[in-house]
Amino acid sequence: MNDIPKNLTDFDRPLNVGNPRMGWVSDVAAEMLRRIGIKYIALNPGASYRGFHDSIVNYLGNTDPQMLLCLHEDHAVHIAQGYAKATDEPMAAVLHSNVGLMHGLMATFNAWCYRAPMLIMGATGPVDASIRRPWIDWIHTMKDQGAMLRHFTKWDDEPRSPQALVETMLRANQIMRSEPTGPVYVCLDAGMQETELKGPLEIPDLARFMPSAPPRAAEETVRDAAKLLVGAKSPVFMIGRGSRSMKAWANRVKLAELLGAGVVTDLHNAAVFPSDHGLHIGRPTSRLVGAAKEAVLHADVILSLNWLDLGGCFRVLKRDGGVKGKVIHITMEKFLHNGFGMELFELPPADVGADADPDAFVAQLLDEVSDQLKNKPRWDGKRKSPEPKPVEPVSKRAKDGAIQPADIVTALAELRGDKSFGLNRVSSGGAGPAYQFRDSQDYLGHDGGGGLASGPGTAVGSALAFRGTGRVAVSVLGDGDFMQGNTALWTAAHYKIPMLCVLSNNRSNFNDEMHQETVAKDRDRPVENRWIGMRIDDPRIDFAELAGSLGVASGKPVTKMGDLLPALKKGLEAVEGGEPYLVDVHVDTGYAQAPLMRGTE
Ligand SMILES: Cc1ncc(C[n+]2csc(CCOP(=O)(O)OP(=O)(O)O)c2C)c(N)n1
Ligand SMILES: [Mg+2]
Repeated sequence: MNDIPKNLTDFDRPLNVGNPRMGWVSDVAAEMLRRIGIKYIALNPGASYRGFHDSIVNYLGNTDPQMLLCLHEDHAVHIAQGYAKATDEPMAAVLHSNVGLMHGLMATFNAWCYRAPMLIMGATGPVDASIRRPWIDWIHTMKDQGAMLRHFTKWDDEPRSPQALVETMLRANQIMRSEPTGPVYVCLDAGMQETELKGPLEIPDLARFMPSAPPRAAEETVRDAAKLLVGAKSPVFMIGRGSRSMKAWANRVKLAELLGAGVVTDLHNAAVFPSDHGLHIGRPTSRLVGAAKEAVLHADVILSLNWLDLGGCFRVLKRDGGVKGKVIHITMEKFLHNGFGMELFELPPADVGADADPDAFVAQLLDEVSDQLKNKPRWDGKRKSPEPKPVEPVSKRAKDGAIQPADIVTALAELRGDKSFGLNRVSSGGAGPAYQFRDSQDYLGHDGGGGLASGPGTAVGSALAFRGTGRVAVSVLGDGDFMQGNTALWTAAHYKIPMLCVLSNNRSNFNDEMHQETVAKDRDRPVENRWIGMRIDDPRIDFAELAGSLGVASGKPVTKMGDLLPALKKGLEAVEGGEPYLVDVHVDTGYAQAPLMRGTE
């Protein structure tokens, strides 16, 4: 695993490398991409950006950034999202004029909801009508391409001159990397791209255009929050979206230990706290249940660090008596809210609130709380929630038993041992009872916007980030999600990006079967029809053939418990040898949590 190089410089090398002269306007865009530190650019080609494409290949020599060819624009953006999920770093994706942009739109929405930093480059046919080719340049020109994704990006621009392009790229870099991070879009006029550079061009020092440090809270707010927490008997931290920084991870642990606070985390977001720590309550799940729910209900002070949909979560808890504690809510989300989508979620109440970066706030609180407690940790080392029941290892289960979705992650936990895994996401079976999040890249959260097709693309993107690091990239994907994005595997095969894709294959869009069941029950109609228009079973898809045709090896479907570990082990060996690999696991239709009813209180 360690011999696999981190970069992709062996792939798709241009002959007679480069032309060092910056001679066309698209060269300026390419030059700026390199200067702002973009390492990879995922794309599906299109003539609207043929000038820019040439600049990456023949001006930059296809290095820094290196191209990743994708078979669908949806994958290009999802690969960038996967890369950001693993690293917090932006890569770029290119979307061909209007049609490519439309294909990449849902992935952009996922990235937006996930708050993934990324630079989406795009193009439009010549804005100068006099140079448009008949037909094609007309259908592929739009006056305002940015309008299509303006509600799902932090910012977009379509510069009109090479000098303006320099500024656009500097601003794009600053905006996408500033907290709260998110996608930005830069559209390049095809006519301008192919114009020869004339006259002087000034590229200023990047160091003078950097994103600012993550915003901190006012001192009084930190003092007020610390006072509440120090005075609390049963404080609970609800930790939502946080960075991949291990310093921030250690700070969260230290603060919880200082205060003896219980901690709950969720599966929508990446790992932010060790799941096997004595202060972590219950398992990370998509919704508060069991001991985690009880802890939040009985907390006298709640510290929400960017918890996703805190308001909605509190509303659901009303049916159990409601949250009684004081609430400290730290998030910068409101800087991204607009009037278009409702991904702003229910407005949560807060007794102390700050528009601050949650990780910066934890660092501030640490100093203040240490002072107030004279640096004496309150935690007595006892577990906050009951000792979890021992998990029966997959290796000890009945060999011909059926496999539940959660068993896949349990088997992965058994295989992992001391190795590092980077679990891009889990399927509807959740994270199971045994897989522990031991560092910030152990688990990377979900898709953000609930848009299917994201699994394969984000799997490739996170695996790209882990390539050559010794961490094994793993994704557990639903068969419905996989089928919408499966050709992303070709990119992993072409660039030899090692990753283990495990299908949690219930031969159905099962999530929606559950919804049909709910509606049928509600209306006193036959539940047994819930499968109609849902099952993906006749014909049954041959995933090994499918993956094989895309250059990714696989084995026979795994249908019995006794075959699960050996199949995953084989996959792991292939991945450690530098290859992508798919394991098709036929699972029962168990779900970690049933969907909530509408209007739930
Ligand atoms: C683009 C898109 N289309 C449809 C849906 C609605 N939807 C949500 S989950 C789901 C089923 C997904 O099936 P699969 O990935 O196999 O997961 P399962 O529920 O079977 O475990 C569907 C169709 C969606 N979220 N996104
Ligand atoms: Mg399914």
